[in-house]
Amino acid sequence: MNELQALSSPDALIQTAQQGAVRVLTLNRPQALNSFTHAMHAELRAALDAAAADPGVRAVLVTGAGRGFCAGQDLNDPAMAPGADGKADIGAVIEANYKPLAMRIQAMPVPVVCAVNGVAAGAGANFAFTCDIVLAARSASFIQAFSRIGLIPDCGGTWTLPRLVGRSRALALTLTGDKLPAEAAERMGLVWQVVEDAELMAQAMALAERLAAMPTKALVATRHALDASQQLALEDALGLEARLQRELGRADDFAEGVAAFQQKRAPKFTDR
Ligand code: T3D
Repeated sequence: MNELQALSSPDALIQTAQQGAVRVLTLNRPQALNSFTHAMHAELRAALDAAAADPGVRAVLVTGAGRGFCAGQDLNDPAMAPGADGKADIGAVIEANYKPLAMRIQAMPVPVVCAVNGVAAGAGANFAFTCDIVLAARSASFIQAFSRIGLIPDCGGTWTLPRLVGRSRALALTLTGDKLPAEAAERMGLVWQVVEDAELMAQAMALAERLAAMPTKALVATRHALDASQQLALEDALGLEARLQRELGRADDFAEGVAAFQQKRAPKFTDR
């Protein structure tokens, strides 16, 4: 049984820890429901880059400290302060922080599991939905809070939401800004599974460990093919499948998977 080993100082805004091949990233501003500041974004980018570059990491697990997962942008952050014209440049905040975050998650070379431990609002909700598999505590909830303050969904919400739940539900969620309980989010397909609060981290870790033992390249190529297929005609999607399958067929993991099947033993995947 692998132990959880801390890699960061206790006051880091992103707590990093390692358990076996799983890198755990915990948003750590519980006093403000882990809402995003400019500094927290910088730490999160660095933590994701470090996980991506470390060959010992085969899955990432993201969660939040305290009673919330993430309340979106910290509305008191100095980055939100008005400029010379008296207005905040929110576009600059998106370009500097939320766009790079969503792009990083989509490009991670390992699967990303999200354990939503409490309320996920605004960009906090959409950050969760960029992850590959989302588990939610039964007490968690999701709020597309943007319309309440005169904004549109960001952190990829305009892209992920209609793909996850269809246009009508995406519009209803985002226009109303109503709070969606975890069980309703599961019924809609926004999250994979709701689990009891006390079991969330154990179940999320078990899932991350299971993914970490699987053929990483194939998992990541699957994400890429599913995302790309949304913009492709069938013929082009079939062509992409052929190209990716050709690459995977030459990789060590495929040979290992087939050998393990034939020898009736558990496979030991190593590609990343
Ligand atoms: O730059 C840009 O703006 C572009 C990016 C935009 C992306 C976005 O995410 S826009 C959406 C921003 N988020 C919100 O509008 C959500 C605001 N928060 C809430 O509506 C509520 O806090 C929740 C519904 C999420 C939770 O409600 P509740 O009653 O469980 O908790 P609370 O009492 O409201 O919050 C607890 C504390 O966290 C409180 O601090 P205090 O009074 O104990 O010192 C509250 O002020 C703080 N907090 C919660 N959300 C934020 C926050 N502080 C700063 N920014 C927040 N977003």
